[in-house]
This record gives sequence, C-alpha cells and structure tokens, in this order.
Amino acid sequence: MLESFAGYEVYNLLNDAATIAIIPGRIQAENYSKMHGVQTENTNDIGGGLNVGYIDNYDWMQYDVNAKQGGTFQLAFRVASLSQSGQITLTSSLSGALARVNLPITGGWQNWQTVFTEVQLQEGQQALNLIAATGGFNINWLEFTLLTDVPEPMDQSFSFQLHQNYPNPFNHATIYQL
Ligand SMILES: [Ca+2]
Repeated sequence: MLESFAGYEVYNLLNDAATIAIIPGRIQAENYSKMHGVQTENTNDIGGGLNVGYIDNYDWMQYDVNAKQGGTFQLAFRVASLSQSGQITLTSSLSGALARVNLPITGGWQNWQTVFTEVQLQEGQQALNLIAATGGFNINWLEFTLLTDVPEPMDQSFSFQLHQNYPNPFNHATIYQL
C-alpha cells in the first residue's frame, strides 16, 4: 500500500482526451481521470483487469464521459465488500446530482454483485464524480444503459419542391429536390 499517496489528489496520466468514456456504455472504475485516496488492484471478477479498492469515506473518482443521448438510464455498479455497507453518491458537472446508492455486503473483497439504480443524464460531455459517502467497498465498473430517450423536437427541416418535368415535354419523370 502506497501510504505516501494518501491524502493527495492524483491525476491519471495514462488517460487522455482520447479515453473519454461513451454513454451508453460501461466505464471501468480504474479509468478515472482524477481520484482521491483510492488504489487499483487485480480483480478476480468476470473479465479480469483491475478494480478500484482501498476506498475510505469521502474518497472519490472522477470520470470524463460523453453521453451520446440524454434520457433515463439504468445505472449498474459492480461492487464487492467484505463486511461494510458502503454508499456511493454520483454527481455530474452537467446533470447535477444523479444518484445515492446503498451497497450490499457481499462477504468478500472479490465476491462481486451488481447494484442497479436509475438516473437522468443530459446529452453531452461531462465529468462524473463518484464519491464514497461511506467507504469499505471495491468497485470494478459502472454501466449506463439507455431506458428512455428524451423526446426530440420534430424535425422541421424536411421539405421538397416539385420542379417542372424534365426534359419537358418528352418524359413524365419528376425531379424531387430535397
Ligand atoms: Ca475494472
């Protein structure tokens, strides 16, 4: 454990603008752009890779995302906890407060369960802040699945004009100009 980093805000220099996560989609917890107080470790969950752990109260991770659509999303958190019921609050720089979720005790740091909630997200690029209101859990990923689109306004731009038959008068074809 890298005690010397505890209490410092850490930037993940492995991530740049090219790794902005797309929503709908899955965000690996370890792909934060910034964090405070957490560490990554190998995970035994399905798919392998890394999970985020060593999460204490008020530690946080920030994710740069781009929501391709606005609307209501199912939000899943893939979490594990040995003996403590954690709590996540999630906020967005664009959409405001998104969710406050109580997490289960799964009986082991690598006993993974998926917890679901629903959130409203606005379309566009935004930063998500995942705050451990109560720590004591591991997280492998979070995933946004679109449930309901925001209704789009009717597109008024579609119109067409009828032109004179061409070449007139030898054929009856009509050109549609869109
Ligand atoms: Ca992961």
